Amino acid sequence: MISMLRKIVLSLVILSMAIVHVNATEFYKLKTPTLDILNEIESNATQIYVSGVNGLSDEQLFMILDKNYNFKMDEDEVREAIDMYFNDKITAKQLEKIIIYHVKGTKFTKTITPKEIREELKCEILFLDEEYYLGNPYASLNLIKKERDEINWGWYNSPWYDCDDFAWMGMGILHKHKEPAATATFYTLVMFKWKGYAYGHALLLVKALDGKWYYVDPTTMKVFEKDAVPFEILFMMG
Ligand SMILES: [Ca+2]
Ligand SMILES: [Ca+2]
Repeated sequence: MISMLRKIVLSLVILSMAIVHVNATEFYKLKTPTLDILNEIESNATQIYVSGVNGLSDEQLFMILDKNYNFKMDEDEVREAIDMYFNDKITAKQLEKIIIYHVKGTKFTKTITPKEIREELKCEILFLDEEYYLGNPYASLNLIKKERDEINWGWYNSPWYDCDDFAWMGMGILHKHKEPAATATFYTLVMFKWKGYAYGHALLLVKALDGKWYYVDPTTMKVFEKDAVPFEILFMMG
């Protein structure tokens, strides 16, 4: 218990230091983007799976079907896969795989450590756990959409109720659920340049089962690959 308390206090001290560092160097200089700017940048990046699910890896097929984010293929999800098959969205072979995952109770769980994440991302990261499950950004967005009762687009009102608040809201929804709470999903502050100005934004970054990093943006309700947008990461925590 004492060690847990010490860990929390230490984390808060490190977090305050990290935030002061970000503010001192970058954050106060950044403009707040409008929803139009965010939508313009992110809609160019939201191209994943538009050509259908043929050619997806097993992990990616699983990611788009595990809607309830429990790392298993449940009956509802198999039913959806059958519908997709009859609508020519997945192949017979893909459907067969999904049914086998369901029957065998296969769990798609892989883990990653802070050390491994540090080797991939060269930025300021505050890790609150020693190990994480690889996550599912599609399931994240699905859960946030389902439970975001407080969010109304008309309420976007910087700085009182904007991206930083929506990102906390998204993080809060994911952490109400046992499996999503354990994933490598980080509250992330980024900056980007747009038509001569530098902007700041807050959203979630997920290390996914397919090995890629994806942003989940609770402000615009979009999911897209990390490298598809010109965001430079200032700070991550989770
Ligand atoms: Ca599931
Ligand atoms: Ca705010």
